[in-house]
Amino acid sequence: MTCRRGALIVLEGVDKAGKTTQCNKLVQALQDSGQKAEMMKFPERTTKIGQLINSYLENKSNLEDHTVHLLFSANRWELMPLMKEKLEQGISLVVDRYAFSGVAFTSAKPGFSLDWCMNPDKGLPKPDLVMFLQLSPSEAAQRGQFGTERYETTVFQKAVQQKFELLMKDSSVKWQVIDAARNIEDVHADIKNHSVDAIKAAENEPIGELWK
Ligand code: NYM
Repeated sequence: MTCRRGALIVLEGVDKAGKTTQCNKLVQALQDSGQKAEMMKFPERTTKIGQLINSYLENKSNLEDHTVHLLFSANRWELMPLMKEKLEQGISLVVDRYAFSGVAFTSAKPGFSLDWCMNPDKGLPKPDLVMFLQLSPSEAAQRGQFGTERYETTVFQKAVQQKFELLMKDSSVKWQVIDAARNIEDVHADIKNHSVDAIKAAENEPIGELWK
């Protein structure tokens, strides 16, 4: 019998929605229940491309907007072989941000169409489930100050939220909106249930290609 593949599960959302906390909790819960699961995050700042992105986000360097968009995409493509290898080994991947953040953040800048932004990520491994942690800008503001990285302003985050809403209209991707305003454990229980279902559904399906 061939090995059942793992599922590609992505968490998206605006800043402060709790993505990283929930990714960590999900991986732990899946492992505790005997499933093979690992976390990944984008941008992955440790590679050469990731270091360029990190320096840009920390405002230590300036990059032209199209250029940085393509670097974010290249950062996903450089990890694609590793992602596929793990999925084929039966490991489910819980990913903190993916191509949807790429498109939402760049298309929130003036002069960028959704279509142009989606192109470089077409053909990446398609997530079996994308959970969007929904939190209104006012609720996000109650969770404390933004950091000092690029993009961390309420005005920009509102524009990003609108772009995510456009992306969620695409029915070729399996979206699930999660109410992130609840307490951590309730949000976690919801996320875990959806993930267990997605892992079962993906087992015997081939890995899809995003936006193709
Ligand atoms: N970001 C993230 C992009 O602009 N494009 C992308 O493709 C991805 C994956 O980088 N503000 C932005 C969103 C965030 C920042 O933050 C990464 P964090 O805290 O590492 O998730």
